[in-house]
Amino acid sequence: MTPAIGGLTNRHADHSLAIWRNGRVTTMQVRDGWEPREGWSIVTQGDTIVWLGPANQLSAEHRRGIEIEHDLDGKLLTPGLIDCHTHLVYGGKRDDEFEMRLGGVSYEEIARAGGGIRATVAATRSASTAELLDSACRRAKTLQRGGVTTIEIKSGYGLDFETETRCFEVARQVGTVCGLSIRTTCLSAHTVPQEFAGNGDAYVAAVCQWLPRWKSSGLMDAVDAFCDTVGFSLEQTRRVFDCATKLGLPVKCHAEQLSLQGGAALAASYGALSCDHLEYLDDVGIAAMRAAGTVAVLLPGAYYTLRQTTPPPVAQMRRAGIPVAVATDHNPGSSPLLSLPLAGNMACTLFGLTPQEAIAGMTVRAAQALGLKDRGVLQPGLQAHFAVWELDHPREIVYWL
Ligand code: DI6
Ligand code: FE
Repeated sequence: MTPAIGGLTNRHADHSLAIWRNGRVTTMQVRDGWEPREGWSIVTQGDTIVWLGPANQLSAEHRRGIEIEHDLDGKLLTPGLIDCHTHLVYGGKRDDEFEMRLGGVSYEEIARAGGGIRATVAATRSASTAELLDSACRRAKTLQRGGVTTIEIKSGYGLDFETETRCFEVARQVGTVCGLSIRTTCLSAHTVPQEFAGNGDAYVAAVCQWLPRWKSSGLMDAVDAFCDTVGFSLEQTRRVFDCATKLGLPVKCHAEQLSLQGGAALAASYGALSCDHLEYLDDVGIAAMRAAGTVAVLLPGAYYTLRQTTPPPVAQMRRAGIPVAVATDHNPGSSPLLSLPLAGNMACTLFGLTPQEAIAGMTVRAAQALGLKDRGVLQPGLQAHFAVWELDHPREIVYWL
């Protein structure tokens, strides 16, 4: 059984017309429902969808111009999946901590003892750029085999200007090498590095000096902060968001993951694209996110790995009409997960999403969490990013383990 053929980003470099025939298509547009449409075709030009619909409605003009043909042979075609929260670029791994946690040591205890994020920072700083690129590409290709065509990659394991810059550059290169679309987010406010130990404020001031340089070199698309007791205070997070906002960059926030800090309400007050994790989100945070149109990104891989027991308040989010996305949070500590469909499965089983909500969370809602209006559903004028599946129904994307 090979459920996924994988994510396909149409990259016919020129502007020739290509047709994808004989598919069973789920567009993820609300008006189309999600039952696959039998015998549909999609016409693309370069990297853009120009037409989709039942094959017999294809216009003579389009039919004449087609130069490249792909036979989908009845396979299911959906929008390419979007992993809207990953930490894909880093050195080393932390299987030793996995074993320690199973022996009863907590994630926070490991972090306070200098392990955790700081262990990965040390491994990342000492890795060569070629090593970082090679390991990140191997991980990206694994995600791609699970239908992913767009990946958000956060910095946050360099924590000095030079290494964070290298990580951004590697993240961009992953896109070129693997044929993926990459969005980068600055998470320099991930933890306070060793050289600033005990002086988080000075570190935040340094980060605020780095941001304009990455902004002007076009290396980052958004700014994130880890607002938690093992990360940054509300006040420090606010300073990072002030800098980002002055530069015209959208913000995101790792909020209410391990405890309630008020990061979600703070981020929403900056019009955040997304707040992520949210296990301890309260009504104040929900109201603020609703008012700002902020997406809730659920990360069940971290919840599962850390064996948390308080799930995010999905029913309240649903009632408030907050858009919900699902991502892997791939990272070597709290979520060594390389399958977005499995994250979707966990979001259903552990958090109570419906399969349709989970798949919307990995397509249209994930695009929203990245501020991207050109993907996430199949529609003329949008990006030709597809996932092709040997499955009968899209719900199987989150059914197969
Ligand atoms: N929350 C997480 O779950 C990851 N980062 C964060 O802010 C964990 C990162 C790590 O443990 O390396
Ligand atoms: Fe994360």
